[in-house]
Amino acid sequence: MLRFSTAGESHGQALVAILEGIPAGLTINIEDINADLARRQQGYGRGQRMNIETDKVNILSGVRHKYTMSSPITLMIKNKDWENWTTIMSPTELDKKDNSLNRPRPGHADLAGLMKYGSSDFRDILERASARETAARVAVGAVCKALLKEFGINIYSYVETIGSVSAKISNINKSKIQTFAEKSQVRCPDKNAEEKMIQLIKKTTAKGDTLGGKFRIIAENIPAGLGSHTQWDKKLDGKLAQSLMSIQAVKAVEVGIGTKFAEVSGSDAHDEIFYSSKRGFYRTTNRAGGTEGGMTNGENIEISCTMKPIPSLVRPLKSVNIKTKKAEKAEAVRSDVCAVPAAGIVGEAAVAYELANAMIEKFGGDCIKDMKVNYKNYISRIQKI
Ligand code: EPS
Repeated sequence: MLRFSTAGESHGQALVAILEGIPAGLTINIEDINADLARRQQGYGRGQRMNIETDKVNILSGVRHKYTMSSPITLMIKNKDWENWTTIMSPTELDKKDNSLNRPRPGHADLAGLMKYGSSDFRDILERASARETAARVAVGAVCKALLKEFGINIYSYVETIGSVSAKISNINKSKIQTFAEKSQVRCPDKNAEEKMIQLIKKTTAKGDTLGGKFRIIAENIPAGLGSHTQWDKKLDGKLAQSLMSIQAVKAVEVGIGTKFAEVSGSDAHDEIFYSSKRGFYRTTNRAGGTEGGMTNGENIEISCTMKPIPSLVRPLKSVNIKTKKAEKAEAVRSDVCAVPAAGIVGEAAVAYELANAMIEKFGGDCIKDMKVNYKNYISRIQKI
């Protein structure tokens, strides 16, 4: 079984992730991890922090001569901004000035965290609640992607909606979506919508406001039978939803046609089953988004996530000063205007982690060579059904 934890504050020295359970003998290219870290930093609408950071991973353990040894993998990403925060974030010295934050931002973890943890400065909360932590998750996801690649699994994402602008994806050739998204400044494969999204982000920046949106993640070449129907916590769609919902600011996760299932009758909801000796069992639609009964059915995994607008506003909302209890505007903290394109990369990482975990569970997890033999045997068995 895979598991990982992250540690690190947004303006602390570094972010760290420890990933356990990756089988031995997997080739790790550090450039691939760094490429995903760079992809997460991009996207029109990102804030000034991204001009400071150039996220690069340091592999501190678990990998030797570019291959995994099955021991825990420690991934560290240094915060370049740390040098500007050594006093406010010092683990050893007290801050002589009062830099505490008193006016919690509606929509952020500030107030709830302050009440729960008994702190008098909600920097104690925001430092860990910040989406900066997702850099560590992306590094973990990149290692998981390396494992999935060994089995021909490809994961990509694109932006469907930013604020009031939605892309028209049905007009785009499916095989081009990934390439178009990678080339787009907002990771949207629809050129027309891309332009409108950029304009909307510009206008929103000028107003001191922020934007949310929707991104979709696709995973291709997935074997049928990952996850299980036998117990609530073994259902793969449930695990994917938990991982995706835990991404900062994500408020909804939809598998396949998602909320549209509410509007259609059964005959328009399900993916009819066909068979040919060449393809085996197959579908001509994928409304289910690749899972039935908590198991993969051999079709692509397709999931959309909705992200709320970032709660750090240049023109802040009404709040209350926690010291004086007087009505005041919330703190205006440096942030992004729109991070939906970046969140898509984090979504890829979440899906990669859950799929890698499900693959290890199904095909054994100590050694990549054994895993491949098991995979091959399984595929040849189900092809004979
Ligand atoms: C982020 C780094 C942060 C924010 C953003 C994401 O940097 P800073 O707080 O120094 O500007 O830009 O964090 C938030 C959205 C948040 O709510 O804290 C990053 O690396 O992604």
